[in-house]
This record gives sequence, structure tokens and C-alpha cells, in this order.
Amino acid sequence: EEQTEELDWYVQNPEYRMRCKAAIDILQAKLKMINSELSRQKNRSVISQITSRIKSAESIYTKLLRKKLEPDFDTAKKNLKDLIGIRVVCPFEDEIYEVVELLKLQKDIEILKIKDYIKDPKKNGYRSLHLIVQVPIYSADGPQKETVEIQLRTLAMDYWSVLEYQLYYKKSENEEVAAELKEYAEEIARLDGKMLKLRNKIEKI
Ligand code: 0O2
Repeated sequence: EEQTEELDWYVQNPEYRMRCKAAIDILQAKLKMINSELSRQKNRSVISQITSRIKSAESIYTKLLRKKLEPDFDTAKKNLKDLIGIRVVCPFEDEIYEVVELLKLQKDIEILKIKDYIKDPKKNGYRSLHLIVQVPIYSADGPQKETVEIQLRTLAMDYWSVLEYQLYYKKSENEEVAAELKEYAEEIARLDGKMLKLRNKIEKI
């Protein structure tokens, strides 16, 4: 309780939030540009939703404990790459990779890490593509870099993730439930594949 309070003091710091918001704004602007460009080419929307969040003190606290790290803000800054998060939801799986390719062309964005849980889903069935990127922020104190996690997923993956998160993520283990959730993740992945094929068929007509 006390530890969360201390973390919360840092998380609520106006200067910290300003830097987080600046990083989010820069990435959102770039993603919107990428969306306009790809959507114009294809005559349909390639990104259906972009959301963002600044990780809460409570979430930082539980994650640090989960990783067996000291629950203080310095440790969080050093070890957690998702203090700032952006989620990009696309209708189709192949276009997630097109968005990533265009992000790679942005000279001022440095991609530190790509975790492709679409090609290699997590054991529980979770699918998404995670990028850890660094964004330069120019404040009165000079240039600084902020680390951001960008999660890219399809509408169908998002549907599964949101429900799984509400129902089960980080909750007690139950083999039967876990197996069922995984089965549905696979069903959704198959459907994503079928929709992509159908889209290609329609676009050929
Ligand atoms: P929250 O509450 O969303 O912030 P690591 O690479 O293991 O050191 P990390 O950050 O655990 O570090 O990596 P990972 O696995 O890429 O997970 C980062 C985030 O992805 C999670 O943040 C979730 O938002 C999402 N995520 C990962 N796995 C799952 C999953 O099985 N189900 C759902 N619904 N989301 C998942 P947090 O901090 O765990 O949670």
C-alpha cells in the first residue's frame, strides 16, 4: 500500500506525464500518417483503432513483484519497457507487418526489440506483435528518449486478448479454463486466416 503510494507519486508527476504524453503524441501522429497512406492505397481502413495508456502505479508494482524486482520507480524505469503503451488494432494480419515496415522507415524512431507473438504465440494462445521503441523528446532540459511498447494485433486477436485479460490473465491457474481459452485463440487465428483469404478473393473480383 505504502509502496504503491510512493510509485504513484512518480507516476502522477506532471513532468513525467508530460514526457509520456509527448512520446504518445509523436507515435500516434506517425501511426495516423501510416494509416492514411496505406488506407489511401487500398481504399479501406488499415488501422481500425489506436489507443494508449500510461502504466498505473498498481500495475507497475505487481509487475515488478512478479519479476522479483524491487518495487521502486528507478527499477521500473530500468526494467519495464511498457511504462508507456500504444495499441494498434488492424482488421487484417498481413497489414500489421506493413505498418511495422513503415514504422521502421521513420528515422527518429529506434526499434529496440520485436516480439512476434503472431508467428510464435504464447503458450496460453496470446497473439500480438510487440515492438519496443525509443522516441526522442525535446524538452527545455534538452533531448531525452522515452521507451514505448507498441502492441499490434488484429481485431480478432484484440477480441480474444481483451476478454482473456478480463477473465483470466494473471489469475489463478485452472487447466481446464486455460485449455479452453487456448482453443478459442486458435479458432480465432483460423478465422483471421479465412478472412484474409476472403479479402484477397474479393479484391481480385
Ligand atoms: P498490463 O496490465 O496490460 O500492463 P518480458 O519480455 O517478459 O520481460 P513483458 O512486459 O511481460 O516482459 O512482455 P510481454 O510478454 O511482451 O507482455 C507485455 C504486455 O503484453 C502485457 O503487459 C500485456 O498487456 C500483454 N500481454 C502479454 N501476454 C498476455 C496474455 O497472455 N494475455 C493478454 N490479454 N495480454 C497479454 P502486462 O504488464 O503484463 O499487463
